[in-house]
Amino acid sequence: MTIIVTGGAGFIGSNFVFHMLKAHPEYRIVCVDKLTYAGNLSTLESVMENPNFRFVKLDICDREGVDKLFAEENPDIVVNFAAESHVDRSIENPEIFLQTNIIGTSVMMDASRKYNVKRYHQVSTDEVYGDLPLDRPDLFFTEETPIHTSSPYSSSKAGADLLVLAYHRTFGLPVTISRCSNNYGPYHFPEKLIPLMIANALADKPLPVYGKGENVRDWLYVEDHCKAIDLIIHNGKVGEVYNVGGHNEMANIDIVKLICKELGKPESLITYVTDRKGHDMRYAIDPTKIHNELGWLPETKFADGIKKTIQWYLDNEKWWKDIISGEYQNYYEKMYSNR
Ligand code: NAD
Ligand code: TDX
Repeated sequence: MTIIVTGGAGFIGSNFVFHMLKAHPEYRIVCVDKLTYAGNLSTLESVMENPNFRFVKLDICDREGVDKLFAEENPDIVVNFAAESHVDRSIENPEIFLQTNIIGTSVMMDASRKYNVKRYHQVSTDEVYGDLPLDRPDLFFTEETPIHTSSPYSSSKAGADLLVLAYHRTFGLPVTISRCSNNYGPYHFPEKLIPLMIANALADKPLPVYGKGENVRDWLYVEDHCKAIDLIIHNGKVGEVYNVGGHNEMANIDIVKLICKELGKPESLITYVTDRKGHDMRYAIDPTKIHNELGWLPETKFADGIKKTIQWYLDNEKWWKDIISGEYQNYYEKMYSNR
């Protein structure tokens, strides 16, 4: 069994590579990654020498390169994680999001058709459903919730999802899609809420909370997401969408206060800054379908997962300090200096 995993040098993709090599030691895992600012080869250091692992530096929009790789590897399964993933960056500059997230998806699917892959899996997001109001805690996103996006990022992911479903209906490509809630855990890029707050708190820097910090996200430990995708690619029904989430809704401000408490830092570091444009209020996944059909349940409770995550950032300072001392510093200055 050969699986092409795109975006495997990023946060969730790398955790998925580790999970698959451990859970299925007989599989060959071929990681394709362009190594954008968000991709980090040092993340994959521990598996580089594994004979069942191959890393290929490649842009998923590079049609010729992708075709050549499929001819070499003849993959059974393709799992597409590769994407521009940060909402704030999509507000600054939407174009690369359309390029990678939509065009890149079509390139990967064209190759999957040509080389008859048995399964093409698209890693999508709960953000395609838009948001829910804070005063209706009874509402959740199901797979039937209409697509209703807010940001260029979520619109590009929704565009890709529609294309994936169209390739299934029109060409019979055997696809599945997963739409997961917010992930957290090791190797999360420090531009995202949880790792950014950990890094800033450790440096006694201001903790920039957008708006009033009331926005709610539904947090899932990254390993639980990887296990859900493993189940879907093996047992999920072709042509279906599966929502993935652990019923763990928290307001941003409560997450930031918890990080302060865990690190022994004062809440006076919290600074309220100008809100994100079009900021989604609440995400909340109903995971009934994946539970009933595939028996998936989250295994890591948030209280344990956040402790493990904070400990990982304490133990792996070099990984994230190398990032925040490099090019990323310019991004941080631009996004936060006059906010
Ligand atoms: P990430 O930004 O950490 O990683 C993305 C990876 O894709 C990087 O390694 C990057 O180098 C690579 N990449 C980007 N453009 C590429 C291209 N053109 N060709 C090849 N590789 C390219 O993102 P993440 O948080 O790990 O998210 C992975 C996927 O999961 C994305 O599709 C995202 O939409 C989805 N998702 C993320 C979350 C979350 O909470 N982070 C939740 C649900 C779904
Ligand atoms: O500095 C910050 N201050 C702040 O208040 C940052 C970076 C974020 N926030 C808020 C915005 C959101 O309400 O925290 C919340 C989480 O923000 P992000 O970490 O940027 O994640 P989000 O916008 O929810 O999107 C994430 O989940 C869905 C991923 O980045 C997406 O790739 C995924 O699809």
